[in-house]
Amino acid sequence: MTDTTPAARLRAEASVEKVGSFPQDFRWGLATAAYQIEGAALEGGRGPSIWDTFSHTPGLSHHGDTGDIACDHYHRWESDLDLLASLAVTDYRLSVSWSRLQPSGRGDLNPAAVAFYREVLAGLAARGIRPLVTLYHWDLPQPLEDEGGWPVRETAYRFAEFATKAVEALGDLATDWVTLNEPWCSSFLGYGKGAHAPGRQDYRAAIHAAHHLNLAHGLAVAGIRAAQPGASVGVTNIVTDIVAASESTDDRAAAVRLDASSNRIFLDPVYLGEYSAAVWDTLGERGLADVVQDGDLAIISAPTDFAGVNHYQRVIASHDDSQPFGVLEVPAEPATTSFGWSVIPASLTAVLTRVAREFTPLPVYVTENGASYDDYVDPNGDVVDTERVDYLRGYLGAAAEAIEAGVDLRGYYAWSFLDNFEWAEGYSKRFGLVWVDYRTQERIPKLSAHWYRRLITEHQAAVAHLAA
Ligand code: IFM
Repeated sequence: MTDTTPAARLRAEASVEKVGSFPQDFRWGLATAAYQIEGAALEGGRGPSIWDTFSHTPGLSHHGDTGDIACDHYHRWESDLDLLASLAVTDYRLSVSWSRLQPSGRGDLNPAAVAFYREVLAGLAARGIRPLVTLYHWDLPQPLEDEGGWPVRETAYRFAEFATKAVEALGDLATDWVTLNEPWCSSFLGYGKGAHAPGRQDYRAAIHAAHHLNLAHGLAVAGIRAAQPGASVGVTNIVTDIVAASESTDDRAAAVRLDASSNRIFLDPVYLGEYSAAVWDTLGERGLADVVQDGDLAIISAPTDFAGVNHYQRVIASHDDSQPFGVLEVPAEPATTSFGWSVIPASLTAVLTRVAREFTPLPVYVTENGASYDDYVDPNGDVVDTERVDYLRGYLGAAAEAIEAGVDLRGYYAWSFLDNFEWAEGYSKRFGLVWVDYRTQERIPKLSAHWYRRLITEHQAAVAHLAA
């Protein structure tokens, strides 16, 4: 009997022809981050990070949620990797936890943590999945925050030491490294708005942190290359599509300031070797001039091998003196995710072509893109997330358009493999292609996971057909 449930119909509709053309060796990936999935916060010698402190502080995370257990991936990694392999992905982006590997933020690595990540990486190799390893996805060891955190220059040197040691310990099992994930969130959300750990509200400190994160990236590139001469290394930035609310001079200037303080402060120094006039005008007197030292920009712009782009939103900027940097930003209409973020696939094409045109000819990876929706398990036991299927179809189509326009896009990592701890939003936002029941730790691949698997296998079948 033909299965006519909505899930079956939509599975049947997934088709690579409807999405676009991708290079033969395109990397089809899923992404996660350590604190969001691992749990086992007090096991294996792990020390507290700023996210343990933040999430355990009453009132700071939704519902008081923490990453103490999360998806319990620390104990379930083998079955999770089996599940990952069943989805046919070729690549997996994971992060290693700094506070697990080096709990004090300096000195020797924790052998139990090294053993854990070695098992995970060997497990990926055994399943034929290539890892892309992020070295900093926001879990600064708390002892380093106690010494001042990212607003303090020394933290950049501590990170470079950690990154070098991590690559020395894991480099026989991985070759592709992302130094930092979204330094904008670590600096401006963490030290400016205070919405993320460590929860400080001081924009001058945020700007200091931003520069020190850039410096940390550059110093780490040198350390990684020394530890593993064949390494492929890059940094991942969140690149937001910013549009002025009107043609007025004030709103256009606000859009320039928002671009400077969210995109350019990270893209300029890494790819252009300077902070542009827009960045100096917006942030120079507000803190950047305090911390940039001679020689920093040469360190930060050390050559990399790829550009990582995370993309989530188009935002509309208007002039408003009551807001940081005089900019009010609101999500663009029309469609929104459960986070209230815009769903405008053309914004992905826009940021990818912009990065290629204005910043770098390097190969690009979309290291994150995805959406949270109010998913639920239906009476058949299925999670029919048609909105996420539409989202992925739209954004992958937009990625294909960027390729057609000449962007050297080599891969796409959907955020996220599993529903997980969404930082200050706790478990209230579900980004996974796989549903996680946090009570039982059951995993249910959502319709989007079936759709993505079908897209990948159709692509691979087409490549095999061409080769035959
Ligand atoms: O969950 C986060 C991830 O850790 C970093 N990029 C954005 C995602 C969704 O908010």
